[in-house]
Amino acid sequence: SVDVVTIGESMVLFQPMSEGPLPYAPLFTRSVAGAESNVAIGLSRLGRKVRWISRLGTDPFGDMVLSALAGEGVDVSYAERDSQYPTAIFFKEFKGYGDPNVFYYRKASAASRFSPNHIKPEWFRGARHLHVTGITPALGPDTADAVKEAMVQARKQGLTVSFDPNLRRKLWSEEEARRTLLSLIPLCDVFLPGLEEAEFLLGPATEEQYGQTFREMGPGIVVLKLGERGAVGFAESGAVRVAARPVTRLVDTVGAGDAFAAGFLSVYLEGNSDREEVFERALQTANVMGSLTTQFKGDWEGLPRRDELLRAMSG
Ligand code: CKP
Ligand code: MG
Repeated sequence: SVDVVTIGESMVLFQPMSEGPLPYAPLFTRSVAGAESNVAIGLSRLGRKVRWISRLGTDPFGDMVLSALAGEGVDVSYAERDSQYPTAIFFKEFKGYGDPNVFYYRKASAASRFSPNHIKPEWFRGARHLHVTGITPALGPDTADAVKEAMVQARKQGLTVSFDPNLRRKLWSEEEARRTLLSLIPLCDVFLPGLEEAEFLLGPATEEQYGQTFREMGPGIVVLKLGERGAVGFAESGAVRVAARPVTRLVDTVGAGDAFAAGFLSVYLEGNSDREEVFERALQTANVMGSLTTQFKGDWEGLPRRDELLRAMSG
C-alpha cells in the first residue's frame, strides 16, 4: 500500500541548453515534469511510498514518462494509456532572470480527457493521503469534475487531501479559474496557495485574513507561500511564520511550489501537525525543499534525499 496518491498530468519537458529567446534555441535536453509528479518524486526521495496516476498516450513519450517516474520509485501501475490522444509536451524558456517562461503543447492530450468515470476506488485503497492541484481542472471538459470526484472519493475512504491551486493563466480564463478553484477548497484538509494566488482568489487582504478566510472555507491547515519571505501557516493552534532559506544560486524557479508541497507533506504524514513544533518543522522542511530545487535546472532533479535534506536543514 502507499502513503500518498497524486493525480495529474505529467508531460515530456524540453529545456533549452542555452538562455535566451526560444526561437533561437537550437539544442534541448529532455526531461519529464508535471506538478503532481514533481511532488511524487519529492516524497519518494524522502522515503515515502507514492502512487502517481494520470492518462498518457500510447506513444513513445508516454513510455518515457512512465519509465522516468518508475525510475524515481513512484508507483505508476494505475496510470492509464489512451490510444486516441497523445502525451503532452512543454518547453521552458530561460531568460537569465526571474521565472522561466513555459510553453505548453497539451490541448487534447490524453490527460485532458480525464473524467469522473475513470476514477476507481482501488486507486485510494489503503492510502493515507491524496494530493491534487488546480492545473488538472483547467485541462479539459470534464477534468474539474474529475478532480472534485477524486477528492470526494478519497475522503470517503478516509484519506486526507491537500490542494495546491497552481493557477495557470495560460490554461483558462480568470473567471473560470477563480470559480473552480474556490469550489475545490472546501474539499481539502491542507490548502497550499502562493500569496499571489490568495490575492487572485480573495482580492486584497492581509496574510492573516487570507489564512482565516480559507480556513473558514474548510481546510484545517492553510499555508501561504511567500517566496523570498518564506511561508506562514495557519492551523487550529494559530499562525506560524518561518523565514526562507537563502538561495545561493537561483537557476530555475519552476517546481519550487511542488518541492515545497512535498516537504510539507513529508512532515504532515508523520501526524501531530496540530502541535506547533511539528507544524513549524513542516514549514521549514517545505522552505528548504523549495529553495534546494531552484538551484538546479529542471523541476525536480535538485530534490534531496533524506540525508541531504537533513544536512541542508542543519546547515
Ligand atoms: O508551481 P510549480 O512551479 O511548482 O509547478 C511546476 C509544474 O505541471 C511544472 O512541471 C509544469 O509543467 C506544471 O507545473 C504546469 O502544468 O504548469
Ligand atoms: Mg505552484
